[in-house]
Formats: sequence, structure tokens, C-alpha cells
Amino acid sequence: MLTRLSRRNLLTTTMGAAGGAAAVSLIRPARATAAPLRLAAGTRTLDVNGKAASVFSLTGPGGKPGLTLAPGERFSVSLANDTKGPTIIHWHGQLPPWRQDGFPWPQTPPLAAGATQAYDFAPIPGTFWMHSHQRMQEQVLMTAPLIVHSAADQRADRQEVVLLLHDFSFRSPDDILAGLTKASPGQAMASPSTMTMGGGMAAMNMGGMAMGAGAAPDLNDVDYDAFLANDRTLADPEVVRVASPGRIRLRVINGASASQFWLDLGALRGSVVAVDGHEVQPVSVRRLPLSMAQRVDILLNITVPGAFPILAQVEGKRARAGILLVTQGAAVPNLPVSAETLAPPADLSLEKVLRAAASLIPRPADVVHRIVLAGQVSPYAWSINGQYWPNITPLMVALGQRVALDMVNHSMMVHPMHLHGHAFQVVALNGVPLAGAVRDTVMVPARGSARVVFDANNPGRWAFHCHNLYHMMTGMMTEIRYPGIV
Ligand SMILES: [Cu+2]
Repeated sequence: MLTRLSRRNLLTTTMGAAGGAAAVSLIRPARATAAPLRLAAGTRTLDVNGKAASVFSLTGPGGKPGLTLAPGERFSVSLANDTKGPTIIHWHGQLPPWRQDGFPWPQTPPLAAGATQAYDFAPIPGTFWMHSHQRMQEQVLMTAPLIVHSAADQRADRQEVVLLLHDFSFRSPDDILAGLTKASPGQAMASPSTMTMGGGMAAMNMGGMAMGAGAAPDLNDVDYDAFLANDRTLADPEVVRVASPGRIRLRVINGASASQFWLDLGALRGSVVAVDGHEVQPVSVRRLPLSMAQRVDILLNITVPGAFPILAQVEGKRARAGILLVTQGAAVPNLPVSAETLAPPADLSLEKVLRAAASLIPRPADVVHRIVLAGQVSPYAWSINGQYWPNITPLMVALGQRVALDMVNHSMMVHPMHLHGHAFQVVALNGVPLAGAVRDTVMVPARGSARVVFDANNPGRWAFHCHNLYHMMTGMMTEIRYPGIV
């Protein structure tokens, strides 16, 4: 998952390129043959806190998790289902023809055990990921990075580091979901305030965190056993060797099913250059929130030797995961797995300052869909426009239309809303207009709103849903549909 590069190798590479004008390439060149890449959905045993867990895997060429594509390379993939049951893998954020999107529509059923399916489309470059859209396999780590390099990446001469975050439970997702829908005592206590008092008392649900005046969102539906960074806990983190001085492109993917993180770069400052695979005007950061399914690309420059933890702390909790960037010869420190203080709720502090590197061409919306997000933790159910998947009315769009989605959140939880098959631009947050990021997943704040626009340029049937897995599983999903699809 990580591109490891020793200083010696780096020097060798640098020296090799020193004689010519060509930039040092840390990116694999395009393959000579066009044979599809094999991707296997399988199972494996993962050690978590000294205990064995049976989890899924998505293994690409070379036995590595997921796929990394060279600049200009097609997404030509043969997906083999090596598990004992059905699965279907979604290429999150990519813009394929809808039948290759990896969503279980009647026209595109899951792959049976032992089956193989071919995919072939032109991918867009950036940091993406793949995950099962078959029930709750995503919670059991049927997730992996999908990195598509660009020609600019190839020229950039930066060490690539991928950081995939997860939330992990030894319980089965069915047990977790049953626990939620039965409403635990804690949820039952928080719920009446949520429903009848405008959420003023909902801070009870946050373990006594001090919140400012106004609505305090409900956090963390699920009590997880561990949080993972590249499959490892902070008790035994991945150590990535980096050069000093060194230039890094850090690609962070929040692959967690129901957890939001604060990413903390520690002693480093970084520059956010892309979100969800789409370039933004650079923003200098040390700490930033990352909602479920979102990605962020951060440029880091190592200027002195040492060990540099990259940590991801769960909102409302002390728990965290992370990796260590360590220069040659520097000691690898032990890091406490818990932070000293609780992390605040993930917020819009980054989102509201993001500006797309390339905005959509301004034009009025041809169609505006108002999307009311509602629900509560007890009884545990989440809806879109009062409807619960699969009993929904599709939101119709037509080819060539500029579409606006006006999302209004009536609930006390945030909802990371994800649209398949399109990239949208965030054009308002809580009613404040902005030329925000182009992306595929936006966090709609509790008791707040977000407006996004996109061009209807990819006919088909497209899922539009909350990326909190348990919200999606209890109803918060609908369809954006073009006419004439059979
Ligand atoms: Cu949600």
C-alpha cells in the first residue's frame, strides 16, 4: 500500500536522472500490454490488538491492496470473486458507464461466488477508493485504495504515501446494525432531546464534551474496537521510510463505515491540493477533518531528519490511528494509542475555505432537487425526502442539464452525501455561497445545509446516499435517474 523508498534508492534514482533534463519519476510507467489487471475479492485473517479477525480483502497485482494505475492507463480490470458469497465492488468517485459502477441494480446484479467480471473505462486521475456495495461488506474491510496517477504526478518527483483509514469491530455488522435498530439505552436517552428539544440536550450524547451554544451534533453511532491505518492500529503502526530532505504526496482515504476523523500532521505543515481526487487551490493545513468516504491529497516537505507521525483521531473520542514517516537513522517513537483530549466534531472548517482549481462553467440550474435529510438514533432510521430505500421515488435528471441538489439536514447527525457517477461542485454551505471544491462526497452539517451542482453528463441509474453505512442501511439512499434507461 505504501511506496517505500530508502534514501539510498532515492539517491540512486536522483543520480540516475541528474544527467538529463527528465524529472525523477516515482510513478510506474504505463504497461506495455493491455491485459486486464486482476483484482481479487477474497478473505484473510487480520491481527487486531492481538486477536485474529476474519476480514475481506481486495488484492491487486503484486499482492497489494487495491489498484494503482499509470498515467493514461485504462481501468481495464478483471474482478474475481474469491469469497464464498456474492459481492459487487464500487469504484468510488470514478465516472464509468453506469453498468460498470458496481452498484447492485437489477440490471447489474452482484457477482456470484467464483464469478469473474470485466471492467473497462477511462478513469479520471486522483485519489479514489473501492469498496463493496453488497450489504455491509464494507464494514468488514472490503475496501482498498484506487490511485490513478496523472502525468503531473509523474513529473512531480514526490514520494507517494497512501493512508487508508478504517473503523473496526469484532462484532459482525449485522450485530452492530441490530444493536442500533433496537436502540441501546444510551441512544434512547439521547433521542427525546433530539426529537423534541431542537437538540439542545444532545450534548449528553457526546460524553460530556463542552460544546458552544447552539446545536451539538450526535456523533459515533457505533462503539468500535479499533481504528486502523493501513490495516494497523497505532500500537503497531506502519513505518514509512522517507528522505530528508524529502517531498511527499500523502493520499488519505477515509474508508471507515461510520467514523469521521481529524487528520493531524503533527510537526509538519501540509498543503491540501486535491479532495476526492479533484484539484483545489492549495490550502495550508496542520489539522483537518475528513468525513466518511472523503479523500484528501496533501503535499508535505520533510526538511529535517526525524519521525513524523500522521495521526487520525476519531471525532468526539480519544481514539486514533496513524502512520509514521521516519527518515533514515531516526528513532521510531512509541505513540500512545489515545490522545490526551477528545477530538471535536468534524466540521466545515476546511470545506468552507476550499476553492476548486477549475470551477464548473457558471450557468443557471435547469433543475433543482430539494433533498431533505432526516432521521434519528431512536428509533434508528434515516430518510431522504421522507422515503426509505428501497421504497423511493427516483430524482429525474436529463442529459445536458445543470442540476442543483439543495440538501437540507433536519437531523442531529451529519450526513456525508455521495453521488455516484458524477463529480459535483459545492456552491453553498449553510446558505453561504462559495465556489467550493469539486468532489463526490460532501458532509451536510447537522441542522444545516449544503448545495451542490453538477452537469448531467452520464446517463444511467445512479445511487445517491449517505456514506454512513448504517444510515444507508436504514434508508438514507435514493436514485438519480436519467429517462429511458432500461
Ligand atoms: Cu447519514
